[in-house]
Amino acid sequence: MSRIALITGASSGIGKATAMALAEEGYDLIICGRRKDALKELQDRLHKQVKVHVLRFDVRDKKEVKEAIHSLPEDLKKIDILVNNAGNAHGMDPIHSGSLEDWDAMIDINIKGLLYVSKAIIPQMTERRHGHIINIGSIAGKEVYPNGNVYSATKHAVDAINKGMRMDLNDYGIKVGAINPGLVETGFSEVRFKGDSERARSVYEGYQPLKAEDIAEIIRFMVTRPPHVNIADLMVLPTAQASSTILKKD
Ligand code: 8X3
Repeated sequence: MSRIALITGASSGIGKATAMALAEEGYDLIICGRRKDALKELQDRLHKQVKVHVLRFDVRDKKEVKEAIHSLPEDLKKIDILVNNAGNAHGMDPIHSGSLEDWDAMIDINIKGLLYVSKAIIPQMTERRHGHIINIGSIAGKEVYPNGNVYSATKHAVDAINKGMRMDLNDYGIKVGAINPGLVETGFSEVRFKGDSERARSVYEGYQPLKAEDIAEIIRFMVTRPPHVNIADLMVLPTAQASSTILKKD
């Protein structure tokens, strides 16, 4: 029997690394994102290993999300694993000077987008009484740090949604769990600082940050546990990081 995993934000970073890890585990993949070229490139890389289907949509657009998921071919509709990975930080400013556009983007992508995708996929899981949802949170969902305000609020929401989903889907035997990374070197800071590569690079300087693959390996571990084991909530940090505000640099 084939097993199917859908990953949002799969064109780069943790999403892409997770797609590669799950392909190695033999999962057929539905890789989702906004950038068709990057997704196609990943598809070309993995299609000899497993079936790979590209779905282009913006998680912010609920109509687009619904139509994309409904457009899946019949043999890919029974999604076993949903990795809610799409998410970003936009800006890092004090609350009195933050931008409304940045706040909207984070709330729309990190909270509403995660809900739209989940809502489109969960019904076939409850119907089949089978499935596994992995929500990518953040250390920012457990702690707040200066200037992290709204980003942190969105990740606290992911933490709450993760717990709520686990309760509501408990009767159906569906696993729900979160992984909350600290500093992972991906395009995350480049997006947060709107293309200021120097500032983005400096976030990861002077210590060894996590790599996307480190998180993907843990997701691989989460999905390969036996049926009675659900990893409900994990925080994963670089060794150099003790909390949102304590980081040992060389
Ligand atoms: C990403 C980690 O520390 O920038 O969610 O909030 S952090």
